[in-house]
Amino acid sequence: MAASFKPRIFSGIQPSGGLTLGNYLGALKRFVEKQEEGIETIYCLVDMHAITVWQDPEKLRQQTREAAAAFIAAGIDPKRSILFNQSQVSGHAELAWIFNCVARIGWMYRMTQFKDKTSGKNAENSSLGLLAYPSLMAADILLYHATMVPVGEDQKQHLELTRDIAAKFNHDYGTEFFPITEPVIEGAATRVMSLTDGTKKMSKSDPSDNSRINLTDDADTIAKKIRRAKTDPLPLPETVEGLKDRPDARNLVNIYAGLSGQPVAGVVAEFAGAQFGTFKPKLAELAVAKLAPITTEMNRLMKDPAEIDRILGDGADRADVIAAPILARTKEIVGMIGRG
Ligand code: AQP
Repeated sequence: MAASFKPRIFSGIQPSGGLTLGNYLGALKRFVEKQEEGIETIYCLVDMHAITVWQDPEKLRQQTREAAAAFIAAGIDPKRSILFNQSQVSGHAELAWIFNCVARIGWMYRMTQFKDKTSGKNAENSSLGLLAYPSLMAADILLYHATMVPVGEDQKQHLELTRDIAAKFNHDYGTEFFPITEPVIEGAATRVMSLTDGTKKMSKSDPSDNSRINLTDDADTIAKKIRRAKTDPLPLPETVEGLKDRPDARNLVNIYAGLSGQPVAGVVAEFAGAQFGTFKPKLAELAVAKLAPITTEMNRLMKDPAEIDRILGDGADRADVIAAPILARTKEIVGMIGRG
């Protein structure tokens, strides 16, 4: 009989820059929904992933606190969910090493995110950590025996690799110790695209600030970025099908759907035949209404960094209570002698 695991959610965000509307709709908003469903939820600011590309140390600390503030401001309750930064729980690094010895190098080279991040550059000159990133991500998830991981569409391939690593570990050691985790990719905005190029993902590390909405942007900046967002000359279509070859238009409609909680078809029906001159101000109004309270609360929380650090420390202690026995058992399965 297959082993059964307690439903448990794990997910993370890299504090590699300020969080974007993409992180909010693809991840954060859904993290809050999962917390409200009453499932055990563990959320992590993955600072060890962030340093796979160079981070200024002072900025990394600031971005980690800012990301924690964004989680809380968006509705994560640090008493109900566990919220912490990855490097405080050493089991992530330890399990990642064991998984580095289970996973195959070829699996890593096939990851599109690795290819994207090294494209046009000398891949041989990127950090070893960037190549091994999915193995650390598998450790993040499996250290807690998480059964579900809410993510945006871009993380689907990494999640498949987590499943492959769990399956290979279980097979190699003749066990069913690790669960085969399910990705949870839901909602209208699982892939928010750049405002300046609807074929590219909105990303916190994009050199162009106009390509994204940051959770720290004020109302005027949000409205300006939406006004300048790339579109085409046609009015909005009558059907969802009509958005098919219009990436920029589709992106704005998806963002509207994600923010309003309506299905894409509902948004298309509401704005059928409208010009962008009509649609964009409505979108800007909605974005400001949804994001301004989060930004205000983030700014308030950021005034007390010591309190944020306390919350992260408390989260790390609680995460460690779950992680420690799972790591100890993994080492035992592998044949390592523990302290007894
Ligand atoms: N554009 C997006 N649309 C929907 N979901 C997104 N996510 C990120 N961008 C979008 C989701 O946010 C979670 C955290 O992602 P991450 O910060 O760990 O890494 P990422 O996917 O690489 O995000 P960025 O913004 O593109 O970061 P950089 O620029 O540092 O690489 C994930 O669930 C992701 O799916």
